[in-house]
Amino acid sequence: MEVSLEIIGQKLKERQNILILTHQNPDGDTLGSGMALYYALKQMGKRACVLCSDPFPQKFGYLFTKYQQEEIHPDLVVSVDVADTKLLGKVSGCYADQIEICIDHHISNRIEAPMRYIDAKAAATCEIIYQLIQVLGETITKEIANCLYTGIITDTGCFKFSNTTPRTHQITAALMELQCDFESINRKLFDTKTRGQIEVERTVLDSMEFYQENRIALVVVPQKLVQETKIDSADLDGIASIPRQIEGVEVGITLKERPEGGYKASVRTCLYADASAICGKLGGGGHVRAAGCAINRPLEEAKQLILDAAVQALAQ
Ligand SMILES: [Mn+2]
Repeated sequence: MEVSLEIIGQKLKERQNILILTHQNPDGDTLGSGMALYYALKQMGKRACVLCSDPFPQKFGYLFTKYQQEEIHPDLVVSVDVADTKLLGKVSGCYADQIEICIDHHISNRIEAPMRYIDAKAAATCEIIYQLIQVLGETITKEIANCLYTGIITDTGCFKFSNTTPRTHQITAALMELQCDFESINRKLFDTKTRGQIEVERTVLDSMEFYQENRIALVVVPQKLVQETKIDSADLDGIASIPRQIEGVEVGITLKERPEGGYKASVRTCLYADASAICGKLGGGGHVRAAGCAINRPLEEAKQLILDAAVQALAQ
């Protein structure tokens, strides 16, 4: 059921051991949301834990400087930035049936929880968490500000994507007032690449394919390349934005081979095609400009399936 942030705040105050679930292949928004909520709950004297099925990526290490991993027996389970229980992955997935509070900004959210707060106008779940912490009456410390800034800056692509609103900037301004480390975070997340990232980009660029009179660009990231370069899976996210940098390309598709087989498709669109509709056809979802889906097929079939969906979206 859809509820207000006041009701969610009340529930958080009532319970003592709170488990926060983030999505697999964690990004800045799910981790920023989870950690910001964690720090606020610790201030309230709660026991809390942030769970992710994948290891926390190194580049987001600064979010966890004051995190203390503790075993808890949760009496409340909250999911943040998770659009579907399928996206929880193996570890967090064990708690899928126990989610009482679901906080998210994906319009495609499919989680059935007794308390849902879905704001598709929020550029990042971190925008919602910012409001929630205010409802809780908790201080937004520098640590919390850094977490919230991280989610906002990654989900808006440095305020470049169409999801950016005046509210996004108002919240960010407030975080800057609170001395968030915006300069070093920006440098770490956007102006620094590992050697492995550059190696992957070099190979991937060589294999780029074009379709539909160059309106669709597609790249494939084989698992072998990921292993050879020892690249962190979070560092692969940047690859998805490369195809749509090309003039005239409306749909950029990245097919990442998964260790367990099959492919993870990341779709980015420029001006008019709906990325979430493309991925929705294959059981995935996301946002208008950025979406994803899993395709459990060999490469040529996976390619054909996602290309067919993209061609349909271009025709609309
Ligand atoms: Mn998000």
